[in-house]
Amino acid sequence: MQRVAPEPQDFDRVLSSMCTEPHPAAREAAVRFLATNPGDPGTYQEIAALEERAVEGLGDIAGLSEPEGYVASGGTEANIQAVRAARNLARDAGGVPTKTDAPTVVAPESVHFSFQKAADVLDVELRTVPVDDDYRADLGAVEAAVDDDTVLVVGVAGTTEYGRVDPIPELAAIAHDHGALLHVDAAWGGFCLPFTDHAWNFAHAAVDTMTIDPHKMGQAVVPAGGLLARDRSTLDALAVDTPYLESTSQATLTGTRSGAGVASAAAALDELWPDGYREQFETSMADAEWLADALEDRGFDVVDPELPLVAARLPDDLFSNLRDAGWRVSRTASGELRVVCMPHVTRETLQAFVADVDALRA
Ligand code: 0PR
Repeated sequence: MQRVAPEPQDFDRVLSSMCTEPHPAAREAAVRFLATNPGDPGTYQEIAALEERAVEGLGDIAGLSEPEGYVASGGTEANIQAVRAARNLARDAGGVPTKTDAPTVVAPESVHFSFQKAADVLDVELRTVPVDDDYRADLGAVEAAVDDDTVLVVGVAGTTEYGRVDPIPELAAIAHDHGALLHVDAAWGGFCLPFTDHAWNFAHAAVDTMTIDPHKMGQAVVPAGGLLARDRSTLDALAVDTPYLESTSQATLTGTRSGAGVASAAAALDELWPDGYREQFETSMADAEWLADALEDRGFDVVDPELPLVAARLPDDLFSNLRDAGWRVSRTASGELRVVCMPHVTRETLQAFVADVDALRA
């Protein structure tokens, strides 16, 4: 029987996603390495070498000259692994008594829900604390929540809902004062922030680990997340022995994993860092500001965009009408429309969207 192959997502009207059309070089690399497994580097040596290149590239972006890390399945895995490393390092510190038998992770409430999964899987307590009026981690609240049981403090550099950047150097100071590690979740923001004045990376602050995902703003194919660590000991805290492989240990959470994602991350970084990413950031940021102005001109409350992500309060029926008209838009937990200006979202797309906002207003 002849079947029609289903069409994948057409990106034309997708305003809600943190993923995007991959760069052509990333797509091509993914296809070439589709059948490789970087989880077995002794066998698949070419992809293992590409993974080292990808990690070097991520290190360049994140201000880390000798980066440790790997290409994960996504931000969720990288975040889980950061929590796991912090927990294991505290547990195995060798001191008697160990730091804690009831480890906690302290994070602003803007943190991605992957940390809830981490807490559940790893049996640590996730303490989320309020953000300030501009949706950034409130330092006083973080300080109050951190104690001797805290193994990790999390700061977000580019929050999922509002694209905000937490005060990373101050969070690092609080974490280290209490013997905890500092993790930065730059899953989405990491490929934009080098072109801003924010202090967000390893060169700006005593960051211990970072999530930075090629499959979001990095324009690689899914799955390609990134976990970076300043010290080798962090990766060692994740490693298990692998007796029947040529390599002797494995620090990843998954076993067999996608060579396509790894190769595409290396290819995208080769192709786009830094000029391509800079141009994309400048274009997307200008588009976000254009959209914010257009919505404000129409009388809607807009959260001023700091990275290419616009949140604005639209009436519920208008939101539904826009969805019915085929726009893939989403809302924040408190109900604002959320538009992520990814590379596939062009000025023309946004103009068509605003024209529909005008047409579909009650
Ligand atoms: N950290 C941050 C800051 C994130 O924004 C995300 C994903 C993750 C980690 C997890 O990454 P992975 O999905 O690669 O594991 N952010 C959004 C998500 O939860 C992206 C999003 C949100 C897309 C809302 C669409 C949407 O409507 O998937």
